[in-house]
Amino acid sequence: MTDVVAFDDVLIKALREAKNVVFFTGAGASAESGIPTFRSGADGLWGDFDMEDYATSEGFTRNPKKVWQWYRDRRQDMADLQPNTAHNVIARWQKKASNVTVITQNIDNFHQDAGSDHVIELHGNIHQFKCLNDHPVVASSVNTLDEPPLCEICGSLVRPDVVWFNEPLPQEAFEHAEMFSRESSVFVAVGCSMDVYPAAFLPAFAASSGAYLIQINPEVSAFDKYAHTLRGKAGEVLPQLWLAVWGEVFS
Ligand code: BJW
Repeated sequence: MTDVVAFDDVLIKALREAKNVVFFTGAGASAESGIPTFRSGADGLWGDFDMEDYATSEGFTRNPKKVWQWYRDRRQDMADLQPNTAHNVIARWQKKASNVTVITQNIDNFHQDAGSDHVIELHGNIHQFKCLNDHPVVASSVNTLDEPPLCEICGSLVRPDVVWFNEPLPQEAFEHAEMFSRESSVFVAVGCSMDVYPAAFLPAFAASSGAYLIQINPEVSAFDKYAHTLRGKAGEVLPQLWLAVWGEVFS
């Protein structure tokens, strides 16, 4: 359980008066929904599953069925889960202040499910599909299959529309994310290890334009030395931050 967080006056003022705010989220933002993170201790996905096998195009080409089923199982697990308080606070923040952008590395769609309407997805979305030649594929026609079908246009394998290692991020999403980060006056990283690039460049873009950097994380991360750290779980810290900034209990 996260203790009651003592907020610095400067931080509260920065958030209250911010011209533009970015919430940048990672797997830790969905952890309290029950979705495993990648690198947190013994529970991280990359502790049990080799990222070379499950999150590279080479791994998929070696064993398409295994990778396809791993994503199908993760989708099925997510179907029983919901956005948590962290997603809800961020969605409400976007409605309260019109200058808020959500940039996420997560593929679970939970920001949108919580009501956020402007979400930049850097690493794709597990509910969407494409083929190896990037033709889009209608999700409802493939999402429950036991093995990857072939693309009706080019005959190549269908895969989840997520970003694996050594693949470029969606160009427009990254360009927008860079622009909003550079324009932000406060940049709040929620549940990010900051181990994965180019997403982890975003706080540096924000800092280069003078943004106030905040992170919410119960553990030490690569961002500790650059950001004002609020040590605790996102779903517990964010409602406290809401109260401190807006003077209302989040419910
Ligand atoms: C809580 C909490 C709670 C827990 N509350 N917090 C320098 C520049 C550019 C690239 C590179 C570079 N150096 C290396 C690279 C290459 C590589 C990379 O970054 N490797 C590193 C591992 C070293 N990057 C890439 O390959 C990227 N592509 C690329 O570079 O392309 C170049 C290119 C250009 C042109 C043509 C061709 C190529 C792609 C990266 C793709 C990442 N994909 C994944 C999988 C997505 C699909 C899936 O889910 O299966 O994305 S990997 C995984 O890591 C996932 C995540 O989005 C990403 C980031 O992880 P995240 O979200 O930070 O999670 P964790 O688990 O690491 O951390 C969770 C945090 O939450 C922890 O800190 C906890 O403490 C905290 N937490 N509970 C708040 N309750």
